[in-house]
Amino acid sequence: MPARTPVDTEEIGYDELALAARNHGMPLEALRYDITPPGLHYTLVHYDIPWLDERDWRLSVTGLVTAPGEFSLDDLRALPSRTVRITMECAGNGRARLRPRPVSQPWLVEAVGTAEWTGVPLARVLGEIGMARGAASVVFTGADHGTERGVEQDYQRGLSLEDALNEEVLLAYEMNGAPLPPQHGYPLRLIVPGWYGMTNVKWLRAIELTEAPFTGFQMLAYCERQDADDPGEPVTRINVRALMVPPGMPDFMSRARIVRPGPLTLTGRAWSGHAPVTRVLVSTDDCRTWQPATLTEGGSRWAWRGWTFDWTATPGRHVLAVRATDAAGDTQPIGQRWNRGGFANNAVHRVALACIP
Ligand SMILES: Nc1nc2c(c(=O)[nH]1)N[C@H]1C(S)=C(S)[C@@H](COP(=O)(O)O)O[C@H]1N2
Ligand SMILES: [Mo]
Repeated sequence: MPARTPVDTEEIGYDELALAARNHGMPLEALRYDITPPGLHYTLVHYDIPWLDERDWRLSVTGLVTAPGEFSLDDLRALPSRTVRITMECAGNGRARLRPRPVSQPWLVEAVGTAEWTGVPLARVLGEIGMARGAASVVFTGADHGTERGVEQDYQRGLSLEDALNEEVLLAYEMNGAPLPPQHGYPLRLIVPGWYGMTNVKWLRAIELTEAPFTGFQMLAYCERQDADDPGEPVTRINVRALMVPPGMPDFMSRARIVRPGPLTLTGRAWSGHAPVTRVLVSTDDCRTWQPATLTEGGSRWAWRGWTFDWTATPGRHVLAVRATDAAGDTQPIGQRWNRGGFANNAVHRVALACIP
């Protein structure tokens, strides 16, 4: 199920503009906040935000369970809750600069945000319902509906039962201490710490336990493929990445950066869904040489860590870059790793600037 790949000279079209105008990123200056303030967290919605009211909304749990059940939001709120701070990132982050560019939501690098999600652990709800023998997989269905490359569908994703039973996998009804905003999944969404955004099904209305792994559209779509016939590898956990708060001031139209000569502190964030971030390096000469940044704590295994780096800007043009490594030994590539969907691209973040007295 390949995304369309345009010829190299094809500019971004109105189809991509329509997506970009609906699905906003996090302005990079908001990397300054530990927890992304309301409205600044990125959002991605494949179809329409469904019109839901918690008074008549129910979550159904069916399939290989002892007895199928239904939960109201009050039923879920009555169960013990847990809060997890996580950094979420869209698997398509960084897609827009790939060559050739996969035609889809044209993210530059800003499809990320950190929030505290509160809800009931999925394991607890499945414990209430009781799992039947043979259950090995879980299918999550959202209340949103649309077509994608000619296939009409509810938004659905699957997880292995093993991954789903992790105690930090939540059915979340609060974001940063308030009910979920409509665009982030009101009244209930799935939260799977460390996994790319598509796993975190919003507007959750049904959970089904099955024996066989789910192979629906969104499972096939989110695979890294080199060509249309390549079955590809499924996209799962978030690759290590660091971003920089763009220093100085921007030019309105080009967003090019301008700084004054003299000392300044570069800052940003780094995260990985595979293993904790262990090192962040900064380059002030366009990736020729690298020096270590100072890391700060992130407040949760699943949330980004801060980094700082002192630099003295000298007149002229500079390209700054930042590159993170995690405890699994993964490091960001300097160049782009291309695949048809433009997924899981974690090339180093470069920021070009002019230093003008
Ligand atoms: N039901 C449903 N869940 C969904 C989506 C969707 O379109 N429908 N988009 C997914 C994708 S691709 C991402 S990146 C995240 C975005 O979550 P956010 O908008 O809260 O940041 O939600 C995921 N969950
Ligand atoms: Mo996404």
